[in-house]
Amino acid sequence: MLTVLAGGTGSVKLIRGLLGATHEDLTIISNVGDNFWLHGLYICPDVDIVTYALASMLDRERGWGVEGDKFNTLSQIEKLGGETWFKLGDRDLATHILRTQLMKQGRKLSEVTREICNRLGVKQRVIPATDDSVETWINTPRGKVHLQEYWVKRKAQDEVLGVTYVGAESAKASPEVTDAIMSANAILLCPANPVTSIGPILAVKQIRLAISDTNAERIAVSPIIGKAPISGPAAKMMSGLGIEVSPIGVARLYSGLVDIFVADKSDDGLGEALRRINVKPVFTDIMMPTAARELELARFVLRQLNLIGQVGGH
Ligand code: FO1
Repeated sequence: MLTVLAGGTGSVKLIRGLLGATHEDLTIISNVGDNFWLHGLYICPDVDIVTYALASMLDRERGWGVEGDKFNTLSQIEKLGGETWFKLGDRDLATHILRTQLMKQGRKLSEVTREICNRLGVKQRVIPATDDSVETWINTPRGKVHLQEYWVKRKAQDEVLGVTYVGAESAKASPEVTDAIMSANAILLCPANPVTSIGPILAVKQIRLAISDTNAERIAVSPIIGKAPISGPAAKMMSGLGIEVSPIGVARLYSGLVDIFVADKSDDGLGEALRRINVKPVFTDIMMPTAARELELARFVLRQLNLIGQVGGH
């Protein structure tokens, strides 16, 4: 079993590659820090991005939402004077409506996610890191704002003074999460924003502890090439927190949680520095602009874990 820690857009590229590269039993532990309430609905962007990708219905170009979705409801919300900065498509809205309804009936996010995955024919397990509320809030000169407000509404224009995972202190891992970590053959930390995608997952103490204790081989793929993230606001967040914006900065954040660190071949001069952080460095082309590259990087990762061949990589 391969257990994957995932954020949103960047993560699903590698997850899609894994689907094509292996029959290995995949469990995805999904970030919940970007979950928020809007229009009275509970929105879970990273959980949905992964679910839609596994159901082959993700809009690949945008990296979020449902492919071919329409935005009629959003247009009407605009007409009625509601908030439209977060683009919820008509079919996407069905997910949020059903999830909110089930949660208001007392069901846990992990149960609701399982139900939605089943309905969409997803075979892999998608488990939100926690059923408790953990929200990523960004401290800016204008005050503290939720990640979605910082990223989508204000387009990451504000300086980052700090990041808080509100609720993480007391959050418990979802029931199957620790088991998925302890019983896995391997753990993969996707190439995702280490502060806002992987960070909130690792902020749940039971999860961090399980990853540090598991006998599984642990591998991470760098979300940074040279001094720049492959996509998204990771640089602004990392530098705002005083973290070096480089594969080294990411590897340090994952210190004690990762055995193998995959960085881009253009960063192959960092081998010695990465070894000093107690990770085995490996280098390859980590950009995934096409489905073929997603598959190739997935195969590379599986080879490092000795999982290809053994489970019939095809
Ligand atoms: N990202 C945007 O930049 N703009 C949007 O309007 C937007 C809508 C949206 C709707 C549903 C969903 O599941 C994700 C959506 N995202 C949107 C992506 C999301 O804000 C972030 O990329 C993730 O939260 C970060 O992983």
